[in-house]
Amino acid sequence: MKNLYKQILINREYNKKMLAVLLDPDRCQGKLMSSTIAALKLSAPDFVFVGGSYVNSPIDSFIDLLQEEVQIPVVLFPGNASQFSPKADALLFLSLISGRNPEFLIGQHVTSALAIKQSGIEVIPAGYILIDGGKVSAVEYMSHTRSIPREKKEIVLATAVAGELSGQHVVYLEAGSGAIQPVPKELINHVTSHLSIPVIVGGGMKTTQHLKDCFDAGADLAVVGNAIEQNPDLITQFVNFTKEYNQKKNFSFI
Ligand code: 1GP
Repeated sequence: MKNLYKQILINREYNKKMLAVLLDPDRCQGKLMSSTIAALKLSAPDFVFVGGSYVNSPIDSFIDLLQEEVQIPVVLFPGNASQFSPKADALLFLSLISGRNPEFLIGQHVTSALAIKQSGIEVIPAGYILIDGGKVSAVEYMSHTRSIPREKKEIVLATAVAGELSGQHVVYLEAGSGAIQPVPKELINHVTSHLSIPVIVGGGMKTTQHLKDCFDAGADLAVVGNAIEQNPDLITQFVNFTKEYNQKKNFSFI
């Protein structure tokens, strides 16, 4: 077992920011899959997340293919219990704590618990918080939950703290895949400055400026999906940006 969570904690201690590329097995196929793999071989992010709000393609074979080609740790980011695969290196065991739908707070967890336990996969409990990204997201629709309005800083913070107090190992601030606006930096900062667990941020990040805002605001790990699906070459740009960001931070300590 690679113990990815320990790695996340170590990086956090050293203020080393991380990048994950999110691949949706339904969309990442054929030509797009080949160019994504080529880009990942050239520039490796810290993690590849695999999953989506709705996935119809087999997850096992998708991860097999990925692992044959690249050495990057694969983390499951499942929209529901059917997306579990023992092939991944770790699983984000997501609880949709911004919602009030028991199915995504405990139902899907019960459905998948024994298979997960038996597989021996590393499990990272994650408090998943959906924030309005300017349009109705697939996760909002599929989960029958509502996102938290982006200006309701205190509600987002209270939700994140409730996640921490109830034992989540990370909090994931999500604007929704393809969000028009990513999670605002002021909101990220409000959460990170009150939390002592790592914070992951995703949804609607399309530029290195978005990554910078997210890292400057204290996020530990940024997740990018749609943008690299549109243009897999952006992987190199985002990986290089993250490296340079970390180098600059280190130099500023000297
Ligand atoms: C979605 O956070 C991820 O769950 C990534 O979102 O596809 O908009 O980059 P994008």
